[in-house]
Amino acid sequence: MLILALDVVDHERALKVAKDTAEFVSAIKVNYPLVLTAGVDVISELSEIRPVIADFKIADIPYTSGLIAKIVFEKGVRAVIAHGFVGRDTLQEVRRVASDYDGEVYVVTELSSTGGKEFMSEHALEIAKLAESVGCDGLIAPATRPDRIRAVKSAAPSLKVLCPGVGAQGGSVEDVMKAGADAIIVGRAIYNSPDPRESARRYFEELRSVREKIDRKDGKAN
Ligand code: O7E
Repeated sequence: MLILALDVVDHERALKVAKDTAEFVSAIKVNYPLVLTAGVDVISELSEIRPVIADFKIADIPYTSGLIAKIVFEKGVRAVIAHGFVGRDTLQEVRRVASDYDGEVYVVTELSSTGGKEFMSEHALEIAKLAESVGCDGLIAPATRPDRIRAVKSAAPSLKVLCPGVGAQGGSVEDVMKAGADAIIVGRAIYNSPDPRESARRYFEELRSVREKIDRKDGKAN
C-alpha cells in the first residue's frame, strides 16, 4: 500500500498532486505544512479524492488530544496519528474519539530521522505494545531502519505498520517490505518529482513486484 505524504504548501498544487496520483495511492497523509498554509478545510477537499490520514502528531493531555481528533474526524478524515510517548491516558482518549467516527488511530514509535534514536528508540517497543493494548490500528515506524520495523512488528503483531522515510530520506521499498511493513509513506520523491503521477505509478508497481516476490518466497517456505 502506498500513502502519499502531501507536504505541499500551495493549496492548488496540493489538490493537483492528489488528483494526479490518486489512481496509485491508497491514502493521503496531511501534515501541518499544508494545513497551516491552505487551511483546515483542505482536509475535506482531499477526503473526496482519497481517504485522509491526519498527521498532527497528537501529543497532549487527553482532553486536548481528544479535541484535536474530534475536529479532524468532523472534517472527514479516516485516521489520525498520535505520538506514543504521551502514554496510555491520551491514547485511550484518542481511541475513544476515533471509535465515535469509525476511524483509525496510528501511533508513532520512533522518528525516521537520526534524532529518533536519541530518546524514542529506547521506548519504541513499549509504545508498540501500549498501542496494541489500547486497541489502536497501527504504528508508524522508520523506513530508514528496517531492523526497527521488524522489532515493532514482533512487539505488536496484530498492528499494521506504516513506514515513512522511503525516497528522500533514503529508505528502500524492498528492505521495508521485507521487514514486514504494511504500507510505505512517500512525500518528496513523489510531489517534488517532475511528474508526480509517474513517480507514484513507479512506487505502486515496485510495491506490487516486491509483494509478489515476498509471497512467492513465503509460498516456497511453507
Ligand atoms: O521524507 P518524505 O518527503 O517522503 O516525507 C515523509 C513524511 O512522513 C513527512 O510528512 C514526515 O513528517 C513524515 N514522517 C517521517 O518522515 N518520519 C517519521 O518518523 C514520522 C513521520 C510521520 O508521518 O509521522 C507521523 C506522525
